[in-house]
Amino acid sequence: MKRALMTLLSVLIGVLVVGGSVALFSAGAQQPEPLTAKVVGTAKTPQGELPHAELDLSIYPNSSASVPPPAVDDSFAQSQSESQQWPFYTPSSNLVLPANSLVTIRITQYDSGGQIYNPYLADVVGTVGGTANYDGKDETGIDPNNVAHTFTIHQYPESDQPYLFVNVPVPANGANAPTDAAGYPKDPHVIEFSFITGDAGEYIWNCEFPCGTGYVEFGGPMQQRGWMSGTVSVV
Ligand SMILES: [Cu+2]
Repeated sequence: MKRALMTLLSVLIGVLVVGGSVALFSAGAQQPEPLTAKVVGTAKTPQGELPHAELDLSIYPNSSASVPPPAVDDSFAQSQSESQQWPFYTPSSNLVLPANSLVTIRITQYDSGGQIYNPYLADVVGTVGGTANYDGKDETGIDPNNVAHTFTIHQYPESDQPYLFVNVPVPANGANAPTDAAGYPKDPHVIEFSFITGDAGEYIWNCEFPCGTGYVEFGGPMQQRGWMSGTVSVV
């Protein structure tokens, strides 16, 4: 009898844990509006002439009256973001890119940073030419001691869709950089890079520089969809 009770109890606890995780996960899965790369023409690439699409993103160290936080339907995350000064990508983390195209992403970067745990992620990987353009200069990577964030596209482990991996590290602004009235650097870094998409597929992207709160800075904006991670739909 006691044994049956213990079994029942452990099953009940299991149901609660799984049910709770699913509820938490769904609550955290609220997505911002999709941001679709704009086709601007065609471009000559190593894979021939392809449609060329562009997308603009910015990274802010915190929200303010002039720069709202990510528009996800999660008031708890929103209030945490306000009080704890979460950094974020904007205007959306939910990206839509055309298939079999050259995609150019431009990131305007206003945040500070520091040393990245894994120096591999301070290298540019998966772009055309293996470089990214940093404030007008092509580079194959940046100083691992001066990283603000990364923009890293990869796929689900079980995926059988076309391979896509892109890693672009984003350098930090100096702590003494002159700032505007809202507190953002007046002369942010501008990073531009291009890569070629294959056939349609669903991918994810995230920042690989732990810029969050909590355990080894992997909490807060690093775990909440919409701030430092999102989806990449190749359509
Ligand atoms: Cu980050």
